[in-house]
Amino acid sequence: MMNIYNAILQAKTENRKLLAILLDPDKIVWKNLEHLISKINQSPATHIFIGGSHVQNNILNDLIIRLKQKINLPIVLFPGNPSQISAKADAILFLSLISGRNPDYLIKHQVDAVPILKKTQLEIISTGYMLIESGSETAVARVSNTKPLNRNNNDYAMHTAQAGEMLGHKLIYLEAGSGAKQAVPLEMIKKVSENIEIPLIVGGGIIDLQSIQKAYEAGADLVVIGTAFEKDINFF
Ligand code: 1GP
Repeated sequence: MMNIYNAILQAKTENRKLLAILLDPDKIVWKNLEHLISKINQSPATHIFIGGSHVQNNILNDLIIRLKQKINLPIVLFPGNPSQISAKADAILFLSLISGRNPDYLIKHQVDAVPILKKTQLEIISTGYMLIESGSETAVARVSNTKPLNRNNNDYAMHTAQAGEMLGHKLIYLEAGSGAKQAVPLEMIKKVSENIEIPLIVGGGIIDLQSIQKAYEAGADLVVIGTAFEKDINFF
């Protein structure tokens, strides 16, 4: 398999838009897994992201092993903390919550993750993760004990993303939060994407195909769909 980050860069160069289905191992109904896998294979997904709030390692490994038997898409960890690392995946979004001011989520968890990561062959993709206000408090804000960025301050979001890029992050992820009432504003996606060179991921609260399209048109390179597919397996 080609290096996953290089493939994302190449897609951006060719203006080929990418789509990740986010699976939360805690919410998987195991007896329906074969059906879920067949729906993923029929969908336009280009990546599988795996993450959740309280994932246990053994469940994570089992899920990835099962998925890999039938799905030929890159499996990328999207972890909430260092316990959510599985060597069975292909890559990990190595997140730093650059919208927040909590050092634990800027650097502590990353340091704690290193001894685990060093024992794996995971491709590590440094990602500047930005939580954006979305109508009500999200799990990310609660768990990380950080405030999201003002959804109307596009300049501040742009500067945050640019700082992330200058610090060497390889991706920026604009996150409204899983199940968010309001997705990241299109104007913010536009402002950020036009002012960074690295690929832009957008997710949280995107619940229909039209909104995916609009996020792409605003400049998202990769859109993440979690809740909508979880609720309706026929979403795509
Ligand atoms: C959450 O961005 C992802 O981290 C996806 O959000 O569950 O709202 O699709 P949804």
